[in-house]
This record gives sequence, C-alpha cells and structure tokens, in this order.
Amino acid sequence: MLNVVQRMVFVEIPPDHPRYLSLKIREKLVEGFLEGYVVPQGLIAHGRGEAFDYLIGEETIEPARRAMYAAVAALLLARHPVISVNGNVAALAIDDVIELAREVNAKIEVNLFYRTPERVRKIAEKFRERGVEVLGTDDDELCTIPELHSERRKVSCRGIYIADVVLVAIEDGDRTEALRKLGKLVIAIDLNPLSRTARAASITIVDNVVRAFKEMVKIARELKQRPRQELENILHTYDNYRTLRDVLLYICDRLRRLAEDRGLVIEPR
Ligand code: PTJ
Repeated sequence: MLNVVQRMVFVEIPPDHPRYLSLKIREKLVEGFLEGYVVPQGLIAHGRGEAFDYLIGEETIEPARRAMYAAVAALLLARHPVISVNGNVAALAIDDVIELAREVNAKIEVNLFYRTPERVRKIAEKFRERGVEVLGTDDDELCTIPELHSERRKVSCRGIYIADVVLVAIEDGDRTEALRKLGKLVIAIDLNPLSRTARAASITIVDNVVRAFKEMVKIARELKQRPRQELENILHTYDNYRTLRDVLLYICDRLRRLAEDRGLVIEPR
C-alpha cells in the first residue's frame, strides 16, 4: 500500500478549472482510498459513473426527478426503511445520507461487496464522528440473505433483513435482484441506466449520488407536508420501465442535438 501511495501524484486544482467540481469529487474518492475504506475497484466504478454522467449532461434530469419523488414517497410510507452505504457512497455523500435518513426516519446500514472488518469499522467511524450509529457492523447481529453468495449476504437482523424498503447506490447487480426476490421494494441510485441494478430495482434514480441525495432531502421536506393518500398515489402510479426508457431517450436526443447543433465544438472562452 505504501508503494501505491508513494507513487500517487497530487496537485492543487485551480477553482477556475472547467472540470473543477468533477475533479474535486474524484479527490474525495482518492482520499477515501488512502484512508482505506474505498476499494480500488470503487475508483474504477466511479470512472464508469463519470462516463454516464457526461451522457446525461451532469445534471438531474426529469426522469430522475420523477423517480426521486416515488422513492421518497416509498421511504416515507415504509415501516422499516434502510439506506445501505458502501465505500464510495460514504466518500461522496455521507452528510446528505445522514440528512435524508433523518428526514424519512430510515436506518443506515453499512453493506460492502468487498467486506473486511477494517473497512466496516472505518466507515462506521465516519458516521460516529458525525454522531450517527450505523447498522451492519461486526458488533451488530448479522443475518444471512440466502440468495446471495457475496459478502453482501451479511446484513443486519435489525436492518436490511427486516426492511420493507431498501435504498442502494453505486451497487453491483446481484443484491438488488436478491432483495427483490425477498419481496422488498428496492430503490437504486445508479448512473448507468443499463446496469443490472438499474434494471432490477423497483425505482431507479439515474443520477450522481452527489446530486441525488441532496435533491432527495429537499423532496422529503416537501413530501412530508403532504397527506399519506397523495404519497400512496405518487408511488402506485410510478412506472420504472417508463423512467428507464425516458432516460435512454433523453440521452439519444441530447447526443443528436449535440451532433447537429455544432454543440460538439468548444469555442474559446
Ligand atoms: O465498497 P464496496 O466494497 O461495497 O464496493 C463498491 C463497488 C462500487 C466497488 C461495487 O459496488 C461495485 O463493483 O460496483 P459496480 O458493479 O462497479 O457498479 C457500480 C455502478 O454505480 C455502475 O453502474 C456505475 O455506473 C455506477 N456509479 C458509479 N459512480 C456513481 C454511480 N452511480 C451514481 N453516482 C455515482 N457517483
């Protein structure tokens, strides 16, 4: 590990750099990696996410917002809502995860694909520093999801195991399918509309976690004021096929517009 760290190059990113925000987000993940709670595979996953973020224009698009309303309604209506956190999510959105969990009264659970006691402890510590206790640690009572063979099968008996609604983000495909088979409503935040997670989830939010959690906090504050009947209506009229279709059509239209309107050329500033 020391060799890897010694070989890494760090430079100060000037705030006027056109890709400043995106580069700062990368640095958060690299910091998490150096602290030992983000896995190298998480850095690769982020690269894939960045590519899809480019395609949607690095903003929250309408189908994603529609999915967020359904997701927040589901979380508010749930009996046992749980937000699942991995290394990347902890590095990129920890404060907004905490805020959303507060607004919708959800538990937060650490659940890792590359689970090691050390990584679990480090992520739990990040939350503890902010005054929040999380489920899924090695001190917690862990139950097993029989349909899963990866380390993700170990879940908290008080959390994901009994949850009716689970929010996952930056996730590999298997678990969403397994959780759905157990009858849970799964909300996924995933920038790739074609991933197995995106296609297997009950509600798919195709957006960057950096924007999505923040936006969902605002939506939760808005929806909490509405009658239960209205939340049920938002949830029951929601169609995830339509969302995924609209995301793909949005990307197609956007690329066509860029190609046809000379939007591919960057003029000097
Ligand atoms: O911390 P661990 O051990 O649980 O491991 C986490 C990783 C990310 C390594 C693990 O879940 C994994 O391998 O995920 P995948 O299979 O690479 O899938 C990640 C998905 O998240 C891909 O579809 C990416 O496009 C998407 N993604 C990446 N970054 C973001 C994202 N979606 C939303 N916001 C992002 N910032």
